[in-house]
Amino acid sequence: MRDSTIASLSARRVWDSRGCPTVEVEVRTAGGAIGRAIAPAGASRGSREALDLRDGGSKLGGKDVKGAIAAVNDKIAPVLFGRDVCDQAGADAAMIALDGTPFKSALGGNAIVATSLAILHAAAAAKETALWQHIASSYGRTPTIPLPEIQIFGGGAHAGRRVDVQDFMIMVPGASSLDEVFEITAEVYAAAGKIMAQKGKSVGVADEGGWWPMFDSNEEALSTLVDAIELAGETPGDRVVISLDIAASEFGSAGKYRLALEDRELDSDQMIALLGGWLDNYPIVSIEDPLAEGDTEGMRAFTEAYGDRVQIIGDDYLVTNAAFLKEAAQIGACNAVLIKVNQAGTVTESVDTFKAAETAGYHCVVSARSGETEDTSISHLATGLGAGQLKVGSFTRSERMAKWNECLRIQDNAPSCVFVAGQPLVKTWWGKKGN
Ligand code: 2PG
Ligand code: MG
Repeated sequence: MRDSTIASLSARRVWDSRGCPTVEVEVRTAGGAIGRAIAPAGASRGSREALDLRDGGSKLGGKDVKGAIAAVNDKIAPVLFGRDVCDQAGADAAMIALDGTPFKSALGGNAIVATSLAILHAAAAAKETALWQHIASSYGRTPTIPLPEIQIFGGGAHAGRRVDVQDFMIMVPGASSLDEVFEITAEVYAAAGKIMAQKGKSVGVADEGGWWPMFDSNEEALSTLVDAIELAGETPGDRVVISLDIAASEFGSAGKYRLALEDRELDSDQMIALLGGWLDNYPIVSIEDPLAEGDTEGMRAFTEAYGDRVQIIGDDYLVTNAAFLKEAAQIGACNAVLIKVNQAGTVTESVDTFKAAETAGYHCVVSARSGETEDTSISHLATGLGAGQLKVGSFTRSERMAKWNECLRIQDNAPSCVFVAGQPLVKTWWGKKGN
C-alpha cells in the first residue's frame, strides 16, 4: 500500500467523441499513486440530473469548460488536499457541501464527477490493485463480468431525430462467454450495414456509432434489426434479443407524445399500446424510458402491464438518484435503473442508487453517455459492483470499443469473475420462451 494522502489534484481540458471540450482530473498521492478520469456528456438529459458547468458565449458553441476547470483547480483542490483517496465518501461529501446547490451547478457536475472518479482510480493505484477489485472490496460486492447491451441503430437526439426512438440495441443473453457476445454482435452489426447498403440507405453512423436510421418509421428499424439478426445466422429471440431506449422525454411531455416521422400525436395510453404491440411482435427484453420523465402515471401503468415480461429501465426518469428510485419502487414504476455516474455527480451517490435498486429488487445497467472518451471507468464499475449489465453504445468507434475491450482485459485478469449471461433477464420474455 502506497501513501494515499492527496498531494496534488488538478484539471485539464480534453475533448470528447463529439469534438466538445470536457474535463479531465488528475490526482496524485504522496506515495506517487496517480488517478485520472474524464467527465462524459449526455445529449438526451433528464431535467433532474447534475448540471455540467459550461462557459456559454459564442465560442465552441458555448460548451467550453474553463469555469469547470477553474472550479477544480481553485476550489475543489484546496478542500481535498491532504485527504485520503481511500475515503471516497468523505471526498464526495466534501465536494457536495462545497457546491451547496441541488444540481451541482456551482462547481459543475463535470468538475465534480471527473474528480470523484479520479479519486476512485487513485485509491486503486495506492492499493496497487485493479480498479474493479478496489470497487468490489470497498463496497462489499462480488464482481461479475456484465452482459453488454450494444447499439446497432442510433436514433432520436443522437441522429438528428431521423426516427423518434433513440437506441435500437441487441443483447446476447444466450451467449456462453463475453467473447461469444462480441463475436455475435460484430456479425449482427455487419449484417445490419449490409442490409442498409442493399436498400440504398447506408449514409453513415449516429452519435454512438450505430448505423444512421434511414427509416420511414420506428417500426422499420425494428424489422430491419430482426432481419440483421437473421442474416447474421441467428434466430431472433433465441440467443440474441432486442433492447430499446425509447428516450420518450425527447418527444413527449405533459402526457402527449409527438411521433415526428409518422406525423401523429399519441396520449399516454396510446403510447403504452404502441409499445405493447412492439413487445408482442418483436423479441424485445428490455425497454428504457418508455414514457417521458414527468409521466409518472404512464410509467406505473406501463410497468403494471408489462413489468412481468420485460425489463423496464428508468434513465431520464430516475437520473441515478436513490430517492427518486425509492419513490418509483413505492408506486411500482420501472423494474430497473440506469446507473450513470455523471447524472448523480459522484461515485458515492451512484453506489447509493445502485444499493437502493438492489434493495427494491430492481435490475441495474451501468451506462456510458453519448458524449464519451477513452475513459474506461464504467467497465470497472459494472464489474466491481456486480451490476449485471453494461450499456456503452455501438460496436464501433474507439470511445465505445475502449470500454468493451477493457471488459475483455478485466476478464483475463480475473479468472474467478463469472460472466452473467441471461441472469439479470430471468423474468423477461426471453426467459419465458424457455431458453
Ligand atoms: C441514454 C444515453 C446513452 P445520453 O439516453 O441512455 O445512449 O444518451 O448520454 O445522450 O443521455
Ligand atoms: Mg437513455
